[in-house]
Amino acid sequence: MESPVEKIKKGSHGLRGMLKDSLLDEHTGAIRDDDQTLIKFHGMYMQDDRDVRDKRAEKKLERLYSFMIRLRLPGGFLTSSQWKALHDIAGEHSTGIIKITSRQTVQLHGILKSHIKPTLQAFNKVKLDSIAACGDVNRNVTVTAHPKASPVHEEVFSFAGQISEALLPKTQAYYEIWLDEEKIAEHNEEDPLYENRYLPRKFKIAIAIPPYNDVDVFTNDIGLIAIIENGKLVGYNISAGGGMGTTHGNAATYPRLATVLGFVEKEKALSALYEIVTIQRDFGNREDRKLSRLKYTIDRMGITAFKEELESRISFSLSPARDYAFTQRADDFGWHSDAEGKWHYTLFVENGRVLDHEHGVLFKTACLEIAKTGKANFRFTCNQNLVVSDVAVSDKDFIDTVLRQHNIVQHTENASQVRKNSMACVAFNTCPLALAEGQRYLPSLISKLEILLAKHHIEKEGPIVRMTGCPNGCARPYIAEVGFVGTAYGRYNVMLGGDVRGERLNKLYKENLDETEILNVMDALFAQYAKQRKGPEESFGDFVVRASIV
Ligand code: SRM
Ligand code: SF4
Repeated sequence: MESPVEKIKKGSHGLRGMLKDSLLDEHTGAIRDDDQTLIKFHGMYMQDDRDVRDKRAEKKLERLYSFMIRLRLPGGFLTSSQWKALHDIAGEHSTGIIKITSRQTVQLHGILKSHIKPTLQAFNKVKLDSIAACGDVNRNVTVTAHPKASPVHEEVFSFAGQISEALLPKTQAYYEIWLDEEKIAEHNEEDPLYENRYLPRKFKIAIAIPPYNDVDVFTNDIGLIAIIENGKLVGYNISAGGGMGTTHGNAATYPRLATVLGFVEKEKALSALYEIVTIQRDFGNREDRKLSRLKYTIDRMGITAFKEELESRISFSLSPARDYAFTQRADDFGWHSDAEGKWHYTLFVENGRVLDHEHGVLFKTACLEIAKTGKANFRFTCNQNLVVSDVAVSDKDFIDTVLRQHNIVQHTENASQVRKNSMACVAFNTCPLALAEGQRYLPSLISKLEILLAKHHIEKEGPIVRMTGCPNGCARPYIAEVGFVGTAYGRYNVMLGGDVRGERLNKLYKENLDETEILNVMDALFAQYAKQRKGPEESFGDFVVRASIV
């Protein structure tokens, strides 16, 4: 039997549902149950403040409902005027914190129901939208963030925009509901890709430009790896079937790295990935949402049958995959110049939270000051960091001075390797699925891990540490060198053995540990690594695999 979500999608009249009525209902801060599913396709989630849930229940008060809005931002790029608008909108309608996500875009939290329309209308004025940022459709397309990556960056970045446009749902509901545009007859919205059923589940695409795998390309439903020959982009190796989400206690669920299917010339890449989406539409599991991602479809069909189905739909054969090599996933912090002589400063934003800190690191003030001058653009990375980008050489000193005056350069330079390489998901207080803390806790755990690394004189080798508040994997913990996956409040599974290139899943090492237990096992592991590693070039993730610790 089809899952209830399938019925909601089909009966939604192009994702409209009863959203207009839900918005007008002043008796509640919530929206109707079915509309909570549909609003995701418009880039929003209904949430409540979990910190005050019990207290409000005691007082018989409704939960403190609000909405999170996620922007659609292929390649994670904002102009200075868009940044200024984002700053103002965040202050006026949300908690004020601009949250950079692990998929290279931003979220605003705490938006009350009555503020949704003004928020989206303000974004629309600067040509930003949240269409399909969530829901059972293609989500934000990510791209290697280093603009200096190679001269092909611009071409790849613009391809991400084309993919995003080509895979947008055709319904005009967003414009009608949120921007008050006139209703369009539904028959004019026919959608050959999504039909009226959309996809069985969320769908994600990333493009990596080797040697950088900052996008963690193999964790996506579709991955494109740019193949550059003689300085020119010739096409992409295409991979399919990546995904991180699992469910505790459900052995049928698992994280999976995508399988490389072959090489496709750049002119044919869009049709190849479009047809992968149609295969998932037609063959994906619509009964059990836990087993409906493309990774399960592929494993059920078998990779050979899946590839044959794809080749019959695109009417050409993929060529054998071409050579490439990834060397790193971490961001390159600090100043770097690109092929055109423009400068880019990557600043470290712990867990993607852009705000003015009490201890004097003033991200928001500095970014606003820069945005007001129009002397830089802004790019987000899939490691939740921010690049102040496209700075002319004549403006570099000015931007550097602003970043220093607000303690950002100092903050970026002084943060330890392990902290800069770390990432946590949102989790409490807004995520309804969180079992344990994520971004609110990881910084303090990192401080304790820093002490252990220093004790064993390996602080320069800080491993990639990622934490999530539940097994859904939003910070991609299953490919971290050290992954902490929440099991209950204050407890985590410890996963070990990912590599620094994002090409190997880690494995479960210990289950359900509290902080004291975590620090004890990490102390012992760091001691062993310091003594037995082959040299500084052997990463912690490689060591635990070689030493058969996992
Ligand atoms: Fe995620 C659900 C936050 C990247 C796998 N994710 C959620 C929700 C919306 C909870 C919910 O369903 O109500 C979280 C909202 C928390 C909040 O309060 O903001 C949430 N996910 C995030 C973000 C904000 C984490 C972050 O701190 O950066 C990331 C937003 C990305 C974006 O801009 O689009 C985020 N989520 C990811 C990733 C990483 C990625 O895509 O590279 C994954 C793992 C990759 C994958 O999809 O397999 C991921 N999120 C999930 C899942 C598990 C999906 C599955 O296949 O089982 C869920 C739960 C679900 O879909 O049922 C989920
Ligand atoms: Fe929420 Fe779990 Fe995702 Fe963290 S990993 S944001 S707890 S769904």
